[in-house]
Amino acid sequence: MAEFYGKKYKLSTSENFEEFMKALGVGLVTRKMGNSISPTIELTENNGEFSLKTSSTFKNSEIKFKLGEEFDEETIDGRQVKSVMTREGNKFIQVQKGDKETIIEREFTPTEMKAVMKLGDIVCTRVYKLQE
Ligand code: ACD
Repeated sequence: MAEFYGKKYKLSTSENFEEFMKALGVGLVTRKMGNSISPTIELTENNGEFSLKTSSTFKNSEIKFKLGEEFDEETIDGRQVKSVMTREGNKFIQVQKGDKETIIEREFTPTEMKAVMKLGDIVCTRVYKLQE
């Protein structure tokens, strides 16, 4: 079992999230909310079934997936997409296909999780620190 399963990581730094949300068409009020909160992320695994939970004072979300198998997802901003998650070592790579294609790479270490979210030319980097 990977040592980062079941650990909680809390948002510490965020770059370009405003631009990323704008490019997705997220409205002003939700963008302000998105910029002001520090969500917590937790990845768990059970017999090849993964769950990625994102919790915040604004919204909570959970996606459940198996590696390499497409699943339907409603994103936090309400888009309906087809997602596939693959894994390279401790990096989980999610491709979301819908009106817009986004790629979210989440790399876990024992002390932090770095999420790099890409939409066209826009790259947003969010670093989460292990919650003690
Ligand atoms: C995170 C949040 C990852 C969000 C990634 C894509 C969602 C796209 C746009 C966000 C829209 C609104 C932002 C509002 C809240 C963000 C956090 C909500 C937590 C459930 O990985 O940090």
